[in-house]
Amino acid sequence: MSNNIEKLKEEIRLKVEEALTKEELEIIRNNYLSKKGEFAKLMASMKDLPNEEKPAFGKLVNEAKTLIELILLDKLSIIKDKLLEEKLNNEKIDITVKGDKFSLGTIHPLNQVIEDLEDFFIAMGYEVKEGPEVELDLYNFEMMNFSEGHPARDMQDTFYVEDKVLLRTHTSPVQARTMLDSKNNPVKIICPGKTYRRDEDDLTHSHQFMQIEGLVIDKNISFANLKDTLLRMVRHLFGEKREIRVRPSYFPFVEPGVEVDVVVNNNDGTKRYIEVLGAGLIHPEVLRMGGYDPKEFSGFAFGIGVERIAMLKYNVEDIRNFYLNDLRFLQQFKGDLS
Ligand code: FA5
Repeated sequence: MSNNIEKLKEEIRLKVEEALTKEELEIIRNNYLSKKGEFAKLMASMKDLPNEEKPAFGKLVNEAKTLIELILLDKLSIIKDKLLEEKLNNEKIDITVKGDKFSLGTIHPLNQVIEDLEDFFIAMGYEVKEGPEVELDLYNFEMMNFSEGHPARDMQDTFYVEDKVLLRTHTSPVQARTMLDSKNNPVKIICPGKTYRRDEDDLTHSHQFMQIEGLVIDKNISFANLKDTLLRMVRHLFGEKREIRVRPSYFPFVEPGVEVDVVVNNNDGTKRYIEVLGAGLIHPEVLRMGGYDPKEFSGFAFGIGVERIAMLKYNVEDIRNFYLNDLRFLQQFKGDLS
C-alpha cells in the first residue's frame, strides 16, 4: 500500500513539473486531491486493511497530500512570476510617444493668502486649528461675551439652521472651543475658515467670506505683543516699509479692542486706509468662561479678513471677483501647485 502512495507521489510530481498553466495545475489538483480524486480512493481502500495498519496508512496518505499541496503551490507561484515577467516585458513604456496635454489648475488667490499666512504663523510657533462652519450660538456669541439681546449681535446677523444653530459670523468661536480644550495651558493658534453674514454684497463685502483667527494666551501678554505681531504680518505681506493704522474699536470679547487698517499711498500723494482686521486683548470674562483665571493669564486675539488682504495684495477692486469662478480672473494668479 505504501508503495502505491510513493508511486502516486512520483506520478504527480512529474505532471506538476510538466504543467505550464494555472489551468493545468487545477486539473491535477482535481484529479488527485478532490473528493473523487486518487487520494480519496486510497483513503476509501483503507477499509480493506487490518485495523492495526490503518492509523499508519492514514498518516502516510495525509503527509503525501500535504506534500502535493506544497508542490502545487510552489509551481503556481513559478507560473505567476513567469506571467508577470511576460506582462512587464510586453508592456514596456515608449517614452518617445507624444503624451496628452492636460492643463494644470492654479491655487485660488484666497487660498494662496491663507497658505502664505499659515507658513508665516507656523514659523512663529503657532498651531493651525479648524472649527465648524455650522456653529452653536453658545460659541459664536454667548462665550464671546455677546449675551442674548446684546446690541453688538446686530452687526453680525447671519443665517440660522435652527434657533440656536447658525452659520458662524466670524472665526472667533474657535477661541472658545480652543480655550475649553486647552484646559488652562498656554495657547498659540490660528484658525482659517469660511464665515457668513447677512451683509449686502458690494465692492468690499460678501455674504460669505474668509477669516483667519489668531489666539495667544499666556502669562504677561501685552498690547505691545499684539501690535508687534500684526506689524510683522503686514510687513511680511506687503513689504518692510508698509505702515498700519490702529484705531480703537469695540468687540465684546476684547478689551481694549482695535481695528487695523493697512495704509495705501495713492498716486496723488494722499493716503488711503483699508481695514483688514479686528483685534484686541482678550476680555477677562471671555477668559473666565474659557476656564482661565484672568488674574493669572492674559492674551490677545485677532481676526483677519482674507479677501481684504487678497484685494490689497493683488490689486483687486471688487471682492465678488473671488467668487465668480471666472477663469479669466483666476488664471492670473499662478500659484505654485507643487
Ligand atoms: C470680527 O469678525 C471679529 N471676530 C474680529 C476680531 C477677532 C476682533 C479677535 C478682536 C479679536 P469684524 O466684523 O470687524 O470683526 O471682521 C473682521 C474682518 O473681516 C474685517 O476687518 C474685514 O476685513 C472682514 N470682513 C468683515 N465682514 C466682511 C464681509 N461682509 N465681507 C468681507 N470681509 C468682511
